[in-house]
Amino acid sequence: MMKQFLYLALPCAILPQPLSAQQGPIAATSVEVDAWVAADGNTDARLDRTEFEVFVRAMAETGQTTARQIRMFGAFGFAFGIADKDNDGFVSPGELRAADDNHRDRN
Ligand SMILES: [Ca+2]
Ligand SMILES: [Ca+2]
Repeated sequence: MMKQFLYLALPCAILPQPLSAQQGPIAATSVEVDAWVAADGNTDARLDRTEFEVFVRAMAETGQTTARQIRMFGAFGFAFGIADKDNDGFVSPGELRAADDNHRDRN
């Protein structure tokens, strides 16, 4: 049940604001951009499993509900698997946005 909850909630956790095509690939709240930049330690514009955990922990520190729950349950690997749609071991900004779009399409 928790896994189903995370699957539905995660895209909104990472991208709670609607994205505009004019705002660039990782357009989001400034908090999220800061968290992404801080987490992307090697500045390759994508997050590996370790960087993703840093990102989720940073979002949890801002009080973001689902990020806090991921942290509480230690569900970083599961959340990463959802976000990494093509299973290449990295989460790109586009993958986060695609997950968010899919979430909206289903509802
Ligand atoms: Ca990176
Ligand atoms: Ca990927």
